[in-house]
Amino acid sequence: MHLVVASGNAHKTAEIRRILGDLVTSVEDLSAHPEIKEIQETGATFEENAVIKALETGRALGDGAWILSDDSGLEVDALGGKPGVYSARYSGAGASDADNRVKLLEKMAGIDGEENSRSARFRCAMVLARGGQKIAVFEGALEGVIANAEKGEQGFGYDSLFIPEGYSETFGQLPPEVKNSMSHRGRALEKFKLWLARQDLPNENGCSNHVGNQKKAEWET
Ligand code: ITT
Repeated sequence: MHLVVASGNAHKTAEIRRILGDLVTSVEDLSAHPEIKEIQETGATFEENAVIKALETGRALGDGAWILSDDSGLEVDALGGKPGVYSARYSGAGASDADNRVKLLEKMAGIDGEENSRSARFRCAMVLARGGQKIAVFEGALEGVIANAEKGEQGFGYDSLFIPEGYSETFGQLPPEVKNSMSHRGRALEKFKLWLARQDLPNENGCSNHVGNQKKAEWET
């Protein structure tokens, strides 16, 4: 399977490529398709936005393309679930990751880390589409807390502010393979891998690589 990731975020693509490894033939993203204009994310949920991105990209690329979209973000309990679907634009349209982290730290000032008060989670919804149809949805989430200050240089977005459950370092400090093994994106992709293993898709040589009968919705749980 040649996979087109319906994203302009090179960090997401790099994580997806690394997590899927040789389970797919190749992975490209929208940087290879400058003809596709910016997609408006008008959905109210991660899944709605992931559907919009997958189907618009599919329409532009035509029937044969396998599309995987990723809509993701951070929900902070003390902020009523914000920034949520607005994570990429938290401090305004065209905001940088650094701007968004500054705003988050400002909003969290005075929330002092009593039990659960800085609790948060990353969420990810991925949609697989082909031929104009949504084929499957894969979701993942990861609980954690918001650090008091930025720590570490790894990753992107809110990584240097997010301490995953069970750890004392942020994703900015932890090695990428540790993040990928537990992240919201990693968990959604584990479900995609399960789905993939149950398909009867032709491989690079045109031969079938059928593994077994698909169990209904096993990857959706
Ligand atoms: P595309 O829509 O082109 O895929 P985007 O960056 O705009 O790229 P989203 O609309 O899904 O993607 O916004 C996701 C934002 O949530 C992203 O910009 C980060 O700020 C944050 N985010 C998502 N996953 C993250 C991760 O693994 N680590 C840190 N921050 C993450």
